[in-house]
Amino acid sequence: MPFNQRTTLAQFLIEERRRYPGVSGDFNMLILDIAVACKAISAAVAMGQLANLHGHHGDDQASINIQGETQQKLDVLSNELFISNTNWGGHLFAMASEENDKPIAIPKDYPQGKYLLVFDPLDGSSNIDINVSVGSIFSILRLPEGHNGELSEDIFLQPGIKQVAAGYALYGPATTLMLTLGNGVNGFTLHPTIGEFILSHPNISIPEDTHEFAINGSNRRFWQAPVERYVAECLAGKTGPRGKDFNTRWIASMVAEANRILTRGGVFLYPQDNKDPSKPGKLRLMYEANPIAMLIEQAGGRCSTGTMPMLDVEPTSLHQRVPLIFGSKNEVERLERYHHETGK
Ligand code: P6P
Repeated sequence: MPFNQRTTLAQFLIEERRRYPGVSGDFNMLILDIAVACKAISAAVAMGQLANLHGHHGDDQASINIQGETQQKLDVLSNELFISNTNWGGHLFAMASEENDKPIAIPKDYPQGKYLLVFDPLDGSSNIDINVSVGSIFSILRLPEGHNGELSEDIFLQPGIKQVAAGYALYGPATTLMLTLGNGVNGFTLHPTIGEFILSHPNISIPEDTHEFAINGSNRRFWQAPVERYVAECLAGKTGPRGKDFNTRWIASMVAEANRILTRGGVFLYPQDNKDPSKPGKLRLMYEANPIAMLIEQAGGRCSTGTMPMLDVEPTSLHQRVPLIFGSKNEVERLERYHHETGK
């Protein structure tokens, strides 16, 4: 389709806003600022080692983030790009990032707004040096009513159902942006020369059934009964109770897995296991599980901890981890049944 008949992200947002007369347009500007951050990260990721951006931050003295993980150079740069492209617009009261222990204040010389931005600037960064897709994930919340003006972690601790928008950018063969404003899910592809996100995947809907599941099989000896049962039945294929063969995928980049599932269905599992009983899971609630949950559920899929809907989880800390299961509705509901049957 010729470019002049394509819908840009800005046009899409303005046409969406016309559905709600009287709104300020503040929200649209925030989304566009986030899109600029993602374009800048896309350019940095694409340069890779040509810009000496592979490897650990701090080269000889690798730096460790709040998660206890070694920071890659692109983790740090992506975090800086997210902050610097969104802190000036006057739309945010504050931000929180996977890479920062504490919430991030808006600099005093910029106005504050009524939204909170929570993000993982670069998820799957262990894939950077091997040139496998990575992504940025973001979630937008409102500043709670009656807020006292102080910056604290508490203002972020809202269940996922309170999100007003969520999305991710995937830096793959193409750079794509998946976005929900609470009225369905739409996908945009970055035009490499014009530099605009163009609507390419309108009104995404996840098939309710699938034959593909994604889990890190090397953790099998640590799995709890419901997950072991589900995977064993999938592996039994036609010869087992499912009566059909399954395929597996594991990219070790959750955004890439989510994109496959939004595009053609599937199920992703990073469950609680017995490897480290003190850890409820690997993925983080506020800036990984919740934004993905909003996207998946808005596209007709389901996202769960295994025992409850992800969007209902009441957060207790900014960087808390959760068990994460999401994808085709019927498969996730089956996994939830298995969890309830075993009382896990
Ligand atoms: P494992 C990336 O580090 C991440 O947080 C997700 O993007 C990904 O799905 C998962 O961890 C991979 O974990 O244990 O297979 O390396």
